[in-house]
Formats: sequence, C-alpha cells, structure tokens
Amino acid sequence: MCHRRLSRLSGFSLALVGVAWAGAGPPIGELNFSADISAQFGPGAQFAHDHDYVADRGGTQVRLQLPNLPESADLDALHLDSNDDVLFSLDTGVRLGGVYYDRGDAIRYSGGVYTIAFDASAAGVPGGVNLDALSRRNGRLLVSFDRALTAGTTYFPGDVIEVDGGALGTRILHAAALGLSPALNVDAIDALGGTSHLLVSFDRGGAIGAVRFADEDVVEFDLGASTWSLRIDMSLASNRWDAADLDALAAGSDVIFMHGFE
Ligand SMILES: [Ca+2]
Ligand SMILES: [Ca+2]
Ligand SMILES: [Ca+2]
Ligand SMILES: [Ca+2]
Repeated sequence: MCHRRLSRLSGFSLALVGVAWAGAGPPIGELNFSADISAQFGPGAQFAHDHDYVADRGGTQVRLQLPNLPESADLDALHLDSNDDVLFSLDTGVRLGGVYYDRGDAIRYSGGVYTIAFDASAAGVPGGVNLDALSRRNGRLLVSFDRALTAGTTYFPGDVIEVDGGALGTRILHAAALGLSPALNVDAIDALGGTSHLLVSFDRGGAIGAVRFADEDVVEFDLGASTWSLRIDMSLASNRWDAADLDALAAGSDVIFMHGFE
C-alpha cells in the first residue's frame, strides 16, 4: 500500500539515514514529516522543501512532493489515509485545479485530484486562522489551529479538536484542562491508527512536567493515562533540526497494519 502511494507522487529518492523512535507506546512503522524550512535532514538524505514531506522508515528516507504546490507555500499539516489519500494543509491560500483553498482548510489529494477535506469557513473558523495540525481517529478528522478562535466553543492553539460532520466538536486534547501553558501551540499530530496514544509536536521548545522537548521533537500523549513522554528526538538524526521546526507529522500505514485495522 505504501509503495502505491509513493509511486503516484513525484521526485523521490532513497537515502540511508537513522532515526531512533523506539518507545513504550504503539510501534511506528514509518514516520512522515515536514519541516518549516527547506533542508537536508540527515547525512545523504535528499534536500526537502518546506512544502515537501519525507517518509522515514527508520533507516531509509523518501522525499515526497505533491504536484503544483507554489514555491512559497509551507506544508504545515499532514495525514495519510489508509486508502492512500494524502490530506494536508498549507500556511497560505492556494489555487489548485481552479479551486481556492484557505490556510485554515485541509486539502485531499486523491487519484491526482485535489478536493476539500475540511472547510474552515463552513465550520465557522474565522478568516486568517491557520490549520496547523491534522490527523484522523476513529474515522473523524482531528485538527488544531495556530490561534484561539470561537466557533460555538472557544478553542486554543494547544487543543486537538475532533471534526464532527464538518463542524468543530470535542477536544481530545484539551490544553487548559491538562494544565498546559497557554503559550504552547500544537503544530503536528498523529493518532497512531486510532490507538489511545497521540503523537504531538509543538511550535516551540518547552516542558510538560519532567518531559522536556524542542520544537522538532515528537512527544507522545497517552489519552487513557493522561501521561506524556518524549517519543522521538529528531535532532539525533540531523543537526539541521537545530534551525528547523517539525510542522507536520503522519505515521505511515504500516502502523495500521501492525494493529490489524486494515
Ligand atoms: Ca512544512
Ligand atoms: Ca494550514
Ligand atoms: Ca495548533
Ligand atoms: Ca513542531
């Protein structure tokens, strides 16, 4: 399944690098990521733009490029559906296939065609607010935004919100209730194939209790136990992360296979 997805996208190559992502939580078969700057993330890795994403299988990196994205755009949210559809968001408005998508929208790339996956305006998200994290859990999209907004409820940048029928609903990560600093903005998420664990990255370094992290790190939140742990220290793979923020994250379909959800 993974290779079918790769074959539809252009401009990839292989490079041997190493990222350690062992941990107590569910296994990660493939980590897809994007950064907020263009760089080469790992010795021998291919240069990746900020609007590209990289599939890292724990030793092999593959750069993936969605077609016709403007040079100026940064891919700032990513989710890979089990049917190989790529869902993503950009940091700027963009016209693709004659249709305009806002920075608050999520866009679907399926069979060579772009369509809307989450319509920010229809959900009552004010103009200018940026969708900065995206995943799916139990069939429903999960989203986060870059600033506080009110759409029925007031949501904060550290919240991870379930989309219910195109509208913003329950927070599966409720930042204030968990005592997170209001300064923390979640800028990448993955629901690990619908398990009770959530992979999270923030847009700046900080600490939650004894768990310290940088903006490129991947932190794991156990939804059942409400506990945090550092899952992936990206700077171990490349010192380019010193200058880069990991701004989009999606665990590959191998994780879904491992959990028997196919
Ligand atoms: Ca990016
Ligand atoms: Ca966006
Ligand atoms: Ca956010
Ligand atoms: Ca980050």
